[in-house]
Amino acid sequence: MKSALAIFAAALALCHCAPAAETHKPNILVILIDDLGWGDLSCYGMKATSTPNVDRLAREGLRFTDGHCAAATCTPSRYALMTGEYPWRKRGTGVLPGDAGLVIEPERGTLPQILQSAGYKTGAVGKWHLGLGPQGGPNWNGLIEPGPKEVGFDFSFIMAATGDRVPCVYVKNGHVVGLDPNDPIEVSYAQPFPGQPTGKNNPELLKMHPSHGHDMALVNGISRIGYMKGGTSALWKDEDMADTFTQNALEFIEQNQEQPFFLYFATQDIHVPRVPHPRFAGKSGMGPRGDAIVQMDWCVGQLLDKLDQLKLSERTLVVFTSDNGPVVDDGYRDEAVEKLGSHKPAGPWRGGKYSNFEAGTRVPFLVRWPGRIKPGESAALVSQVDFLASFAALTGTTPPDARDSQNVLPALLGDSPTGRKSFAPSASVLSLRDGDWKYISPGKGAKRQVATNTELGNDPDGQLYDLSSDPGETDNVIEEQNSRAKDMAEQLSKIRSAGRRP
Ligand code: NG6
Ligand code: CA
Repeated sequence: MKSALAIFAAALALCHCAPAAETHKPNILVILIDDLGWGDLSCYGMKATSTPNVDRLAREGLRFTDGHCAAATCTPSRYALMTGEYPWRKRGTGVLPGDAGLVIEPERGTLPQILQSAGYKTGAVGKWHLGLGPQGGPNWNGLIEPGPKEVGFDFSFIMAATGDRVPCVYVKNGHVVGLDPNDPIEVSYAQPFPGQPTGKNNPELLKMHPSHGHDMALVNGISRIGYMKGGTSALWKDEDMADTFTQNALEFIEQNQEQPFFLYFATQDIHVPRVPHPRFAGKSGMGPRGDAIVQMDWCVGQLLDKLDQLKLSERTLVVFTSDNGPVVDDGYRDEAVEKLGSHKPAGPWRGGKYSNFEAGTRVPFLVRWPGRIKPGESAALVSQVDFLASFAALTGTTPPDARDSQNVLPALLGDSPTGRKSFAPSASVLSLRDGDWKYISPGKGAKRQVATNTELGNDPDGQLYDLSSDPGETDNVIEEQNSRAKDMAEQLSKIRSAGRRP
């Protein structure tokens, strides 16, 4: 016993052991939820149902209160996360149809490529929505490229766009999973295929009805956006999707446990159509939207349990966040409105998905790294656009230059209480956060999106809010504070021209 102790002490002295977390490049697990609001988690104040697994991340890590995605919808938000560039700099980064070509230019450098160069094995599992194939879309019946591989992912198991867009199939490493070559897939966003059922013509076949849009191809009793034909053996079953993605993520972690890995796990929850597995149906009391939150929380728990089992938790930096703010009715009659009760998906913030107001991009944002990050709360302003520069700093790699991404690693690790000074998110117009001030550029669009009942935050004269005294953006002080508003508008145009693309 004595000699064993002596050997241990000698070994310690020899290696000058820093904690394991310091000596290894940590694995990086980014969990990106779809359409989850700031207020949709019990660790951010939700009372209606609970999210114990995500709450564990909050308890063991840092809970950010001013963490943001870069845009108020999916494609532009994910574009920023992957490239470190504001999406408004590049045309064609709006919400993409399911047959769009890849919007990322891989030759310009991406987050997964940086991590590959640092020796990481990289994987993308879940929702993609960044386009696939050349301009005009891919050949679904052959090798689908360029895609995740060209963007820097060694492994991918994805859906092309969203749960509510065709094609309703999984794509694994560039091939549609389970495709029968005798039943090829055809996709069109222009016109229906004669003889194929649609939500519009065959409402009797629907198990969930649209509230707006979503009346085209009918797959698994749910009508979608866009038309498709064929690929019958490859069609997904929405109820199994969370299990399928989770299983692929767990396998990726197992297979890469010996080396540093970067896993981008992007759930389809809680986006529409919300069709959780029967074991989660009815669990939240809030209808399918709440049940999808419960299912999403289960997925997170599976990943955290796997890290524990493989003894990887202390060697893994986990980030949990959402791609845009919340929406209640996003196009299906799924009782989300009726069963919402007093729950506030956006928490104290105004607006939601699609909106220029804070709730468009201020989302849940948790970072856990046991042994390195001291649990607590941070009010630092940080954004997913910063992952590129911050993870480059973390792994000792050089990010591609001329990007909007800032190294906010000290904030992400809790070493500093401050992150960015300013931030320029986008929805229908550009906004600028400068400290607690929020300037929203003039916008001619509607003030409210009727179908989703979202306050879009458009005002033809522009808006200025002091979030320190008016977090709910109710008191537009643009007239009283005219010179500040002008300064901020100017600052925004400088940011625009500084990062202008060649
Ligand atoms: C909208 C869809 C909405 C959702 C959104 C994209 C209609 C009427 N609405 O156009 O349901 O799919 O696009 O969501 O079609 S996102 O999270 O991927 O950005
Ligand atoms: Ca989304």
